[in-house]
Amino acid sequence: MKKYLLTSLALTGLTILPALSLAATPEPGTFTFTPQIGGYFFEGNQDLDDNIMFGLAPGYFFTRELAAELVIQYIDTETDFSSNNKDIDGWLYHVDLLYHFSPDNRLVPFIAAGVGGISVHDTPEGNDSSVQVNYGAGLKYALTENLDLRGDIRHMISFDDHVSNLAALVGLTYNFNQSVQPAPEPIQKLTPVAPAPIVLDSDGDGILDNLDQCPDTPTNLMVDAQGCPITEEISVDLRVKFDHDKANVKANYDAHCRKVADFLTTFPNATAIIEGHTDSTGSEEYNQQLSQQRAESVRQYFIDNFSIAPERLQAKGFGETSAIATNDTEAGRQDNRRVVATITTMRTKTK
Ligand SMILES: [Ca+2]
Ligand SMILES: [Ca+2]
Repeated sequence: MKKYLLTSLALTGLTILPALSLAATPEPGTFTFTPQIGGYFFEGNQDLDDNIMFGLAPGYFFTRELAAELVIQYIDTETDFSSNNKDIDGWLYHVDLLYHFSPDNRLVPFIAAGVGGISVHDTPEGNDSSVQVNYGAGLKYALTENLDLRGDIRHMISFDDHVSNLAALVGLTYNFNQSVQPAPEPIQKLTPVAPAPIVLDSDGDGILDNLDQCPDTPTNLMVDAQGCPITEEISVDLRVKFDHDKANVKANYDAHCRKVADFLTTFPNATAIIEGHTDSTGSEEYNQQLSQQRAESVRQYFIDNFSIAPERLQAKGFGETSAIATNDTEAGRQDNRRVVATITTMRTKTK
């Protein structure tokens, strides 16, 4: 019936709407499903009424332009004899290729072609099947992101019967798996930050290299805030007294002298000025000589008995000029008859 054609074309005309931002074709790899309704129009010599047609068409998009559909359609028709009309069922099944133009537009025209068959049952001649090819064109209009309104017009050619029919359909195509991806967040370019330099404590003294003014400090030494060894002054006193007018070191000073010698041995950089003194008995000249002899005697004592290097010891006589006690008593004079030395060195403090 011509009214179906008109209805179909009218519905097809709905697709001629302004193209907006939505796209009517999905991304490649998308499956589609299209229910259709329309009209099927037979050639006059087939003695069949034009009638309504229903169809289902699952499809698949290979690219944004190229898609394939498997179409199954049903025609509910009847003979067009003036009397004794008879209901006739027709089935069409075909595989079509569709090519879409301007796929990014909301309104997309396409062309289609396919091959399949038509099977008409219960005709006056019995059942009739035929290979059928079709070609045509259509329009798609994106209603939503996933749903398109669609119109098709196809010329259907049945080879076995040498007849050509016309189909006009409208449908709704649902695009599966098509989702609008949100625009990716712009990647904020971060200003590269140089990694903080790793500061080492190369000598392990607890002071980082950037603060350590004394590299390679032995690990057993105490260090200051600058990473340098802490030194301290250390000294030992030599006190030897002499009998009147004598310059020999008496035996009872051996232990004391040994203690001083141990200091000199422990600190080989230590040196000493050994000072000799006398009381005021006798002339100054004599006492000067005697004081020098006492200093030399003590110096030699260390050289002979403790193997102290001679160059580390210097003997110097001061005569009677540096009394530390009164010369008016025997006790005072005894105190003044002396050799003294204060031996000082610097020692590095250990942990
Ligand atoms: Ca250090
Ligand atoms: Ca250091």
